Amino acid sequence: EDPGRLQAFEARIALGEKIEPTDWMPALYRRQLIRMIEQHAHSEIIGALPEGTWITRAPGFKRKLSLMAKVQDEVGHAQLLYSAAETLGKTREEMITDLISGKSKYSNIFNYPAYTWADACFISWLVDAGAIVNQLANAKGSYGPYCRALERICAEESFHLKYGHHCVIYLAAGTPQQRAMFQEALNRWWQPMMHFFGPADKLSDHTRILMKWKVKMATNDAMRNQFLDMYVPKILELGFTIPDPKLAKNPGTGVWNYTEPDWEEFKRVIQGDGPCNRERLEVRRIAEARGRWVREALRSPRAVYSMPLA
Ligand code: FAQ
Repeated sequence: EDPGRLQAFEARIALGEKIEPTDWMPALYRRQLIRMIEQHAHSEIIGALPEGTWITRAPGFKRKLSLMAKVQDEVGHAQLLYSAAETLGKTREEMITDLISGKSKYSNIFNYPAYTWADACFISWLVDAGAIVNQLANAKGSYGPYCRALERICAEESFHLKYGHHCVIYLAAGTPQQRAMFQEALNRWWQPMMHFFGPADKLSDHTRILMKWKVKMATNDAMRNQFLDMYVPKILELGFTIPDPKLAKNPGTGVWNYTEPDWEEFKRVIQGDGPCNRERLEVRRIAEARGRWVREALRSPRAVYSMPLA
């Protein structure tokens, strides 16, 4: 790559300028952004599934309405992110093909089952909280289309967060059975939540280059720490316990100590062998197959006219 162009590109990034789709960029910057934005888009679309199954069972009309709006937002976020990734040259069809063939990754956390209503509440509150920590930081990054998508996403996620918090407060103030239900969900989701921010910095493959080019604005450990800082007090305030006896903040450094989550489990889950990976991808495959005629009809309007009326 031309060293002069690379230098000019890095100088723009250092000045805080946004890189736009038609600007020159190193091939690695393009590849890294496609990888990250595509995985993010897939996470939104797959993330709609565990909560989506709770729409019909959400307790009461208002909860159903709010959850339906939230799930719809998540799918909309995927659309925004696929569009941002497309500006870098990979088509939406290629991305969907890579998702359903198992080639592309998506967030570990959506490969766990949402057995109870409290699981759906955990996702709406704490998974969204984790997503916001990450997205607020990266919205200040260097690639224009991704940052603009993230800004819009964060605005919508802040509604999800309030909705999720409200759901959990309601359970916390409820019967012993309701409290136990959330505690049990928290116990099961805590480790996947710790995994959510990615491997420990010393094991992270991409952080160094992504931070250099301001795609990632904080390391995985820094994001995990910020999440713990903001949400551990809120969880404890509601009278729940966190299933990690080592969890404590070092008041001197502001750094949280915790039991290292099982990184072997993390690897298994992101490589396709988690409790729900097969089910999640199968749902997407079915949706892809069912919608194929619509996409074909859109591409070829004449095909619609020649279709026999049902
Ligand atoms: N899950 O070198 P690093 C949401 C992979 S949106 C799966 O540290 P990087 C909204 C990583 O891809 C949630 N895989 O990677 C919602 C790489 O594999 P590769 C998604 C993971 O990119 C809420 C390898 O491990 N958010 O929740 C994970 O520097 C509620 C090495 O890792 C985003 O995608 C993981 N957790 O940092 C929806 C935000 N972590 O590609 C519905 C954008 C790592 O070499 C309901 N992404 N890996 O094969 C990012 O900020 C970054 O990509 C990280 C990972 C921080 C996720």
